[in-house]
Amino acid sequence: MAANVTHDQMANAIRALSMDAVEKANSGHPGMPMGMADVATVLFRDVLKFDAADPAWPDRDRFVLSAGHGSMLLYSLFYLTGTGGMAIEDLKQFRQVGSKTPGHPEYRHTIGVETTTGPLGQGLATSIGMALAETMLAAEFGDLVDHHTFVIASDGDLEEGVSHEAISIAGHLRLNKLIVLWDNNSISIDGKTSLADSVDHVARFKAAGWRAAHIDGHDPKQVLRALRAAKRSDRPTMIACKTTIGFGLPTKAGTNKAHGEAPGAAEVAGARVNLHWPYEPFVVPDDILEAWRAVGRRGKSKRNRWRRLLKSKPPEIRAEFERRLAGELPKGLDEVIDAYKRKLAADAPEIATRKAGEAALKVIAPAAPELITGSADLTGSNNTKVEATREITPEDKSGRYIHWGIREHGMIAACNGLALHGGFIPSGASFLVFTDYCRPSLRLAALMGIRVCHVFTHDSIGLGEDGPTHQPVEHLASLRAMPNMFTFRPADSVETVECWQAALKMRRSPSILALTRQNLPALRRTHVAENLSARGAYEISPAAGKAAVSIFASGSEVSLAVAAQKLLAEKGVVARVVSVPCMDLFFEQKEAYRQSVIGDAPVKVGVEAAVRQGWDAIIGDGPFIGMKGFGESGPYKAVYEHFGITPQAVAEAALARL
Ligand SMILES: Cc1ncc(C[n+]2csc(CCOP(=O)(O)OP(=O)(O)O)c2C)c(N)n1
Ligand SMILES: [Mg+2]
Repeated sequence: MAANVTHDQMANAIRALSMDAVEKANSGHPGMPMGMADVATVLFRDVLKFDAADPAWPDRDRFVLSAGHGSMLLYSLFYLTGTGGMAIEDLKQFRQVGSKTPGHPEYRHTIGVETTTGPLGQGLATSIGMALAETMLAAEFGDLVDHHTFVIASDGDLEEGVSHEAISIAGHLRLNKLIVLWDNNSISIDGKTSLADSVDHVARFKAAGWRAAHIDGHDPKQVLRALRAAKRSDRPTMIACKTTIGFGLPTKAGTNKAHGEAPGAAEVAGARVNLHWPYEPFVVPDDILEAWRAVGRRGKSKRNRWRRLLKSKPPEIRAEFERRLAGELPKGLDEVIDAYKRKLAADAPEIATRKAGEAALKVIAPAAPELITGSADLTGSNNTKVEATREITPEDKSGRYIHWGIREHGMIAACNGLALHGGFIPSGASFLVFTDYCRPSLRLAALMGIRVCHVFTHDSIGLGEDGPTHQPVEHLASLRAMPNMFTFRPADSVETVECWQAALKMRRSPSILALTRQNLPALRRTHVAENLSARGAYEISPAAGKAAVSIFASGSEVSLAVAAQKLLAEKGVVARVVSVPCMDLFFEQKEAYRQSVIGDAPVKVGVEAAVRQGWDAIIGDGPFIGMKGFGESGPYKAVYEHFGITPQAVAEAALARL
């Protein structure tokens, strides 16, 4: 580092770039980067293990900017340290279409961004999964994995409900390599945080099992001391950094006016005076830039040492580590699944698809050690725990099953973190109706294009007695509406394992397996090597002749459709049945395949114990047998009768249209 460059100069480089970029874009959030510039400077300069030349180095420390609105902090640091080719021109393009510097940090879009942030609380909750991944991978691969996860979180991150779930999981699991720096500036958009919050957050973190303390976030010595202590802690650490939002702005500093708008020419000019930063916009003097670039090179020797360590490992360990980090599925998995499918076709078990899911996991989990399952306190209902997935405890992270507690949102966000960290394919589980409790994290997984394969059981009114609070109705439609989210609803044991296989193969998409509580008959009784479910829809019961009716159904309603086909046959009407285990995948198939599956029967009927939305793309204006309102408490067969979701109703609807 250039010896004559001071801490203030380095921190002010962040402040100046952040305010200049926001000013030029006439949009953005200068306050947070200007307030946290001192903390970030100490973290990056003195503590964070990273090498700007290789931002994806597996044993790097992870840095999560949970306060994603302060994205200019991250982009400034990338430019200053020379990470990912971030150029000064990119900073000048802040918030412009196609730029490397979008409004909030986006994973995959900008090199160095560890996770997409912006929806407050998500980065913090995701980081729990990253820290967990680190300790789990270390339990498996020893000294190859030894890094920390650092988070900058704002008041909003801590006020959001998901923070409660996240910090309680982290405290319980004693994720001591997780360090949260809270930008305790006491300001949010509406004004002082005291308008709406009087929580003692340090006490709250302590109550959740963290170490937590207050420091002055503008005193680099205090920041460094706190970070060093945190690295030695046997528990996760929260450092409450008292800062002034918009530090340097002459009139807006310390107020909500610094939060989220261009400061204006007078403020920017005044800040240049206050910060002793006389340089033109976007100009960082060579010596200061060089001091930062040296920070970017600081981790090179550590990275080289790590590479030598990896090389020194036995070839099979090294190969497995590299496979896991690359996200390649294990060799031989398809063969194992194929053999199992063959057996299922012969055995024809009549079980609920949640049980079929468990049976599939018994086959898949031993063959795919990267698969991590768990449940938000519904282990016995979701059936996602098998012998190969021993549970994780605060003392022992070598297991593969996570008891998340009743924390759906925290679970799904942490699953995102596990996937983002690398080395794992995480799977959370709960009831399908509670996808509403974690939708923001599901959405971020879809947006980021990461592989998480969740299991949501009790997928319809077919769950019966628990009634309408627990019976999903609009959930399938709403999940199908989410771009890049793949919702599977298998009809029997064979489809269930096929859906698992298809989900595991989608490296850039999250997926959901919606599984039943109630038993279903086996429909796929002839072995077919091809994964038919991976096509999204296929003819499961062909017509005996030229079809007058096509019946389309998913999951538990496929067997009902097959029963309706028989009723129609008794009336001399030829029908065929198409199973639609994944509408999202079906719509991605080639036109010719789609047309062949939809077919040209004059009547197309849809059956799904859920709302109609989405089905028109298959059945046009054909009749739909499903739900129009909320469910009803009762034995499931009676509930199906009550809502008229029966083979008779399907047959009658078809006959009425003929
Ligand atoms: C879930 C969610 N709700 C609302 C917002 C809009 N929003 C962005 S920042 C912010 C709060 C700003 O306060 P703070 O988190 O303290 O950030 P600071 O102003 O201190 O930078 C809000 C409400 C959001 N990004 N995410
Ligand atoms: Mg704030």
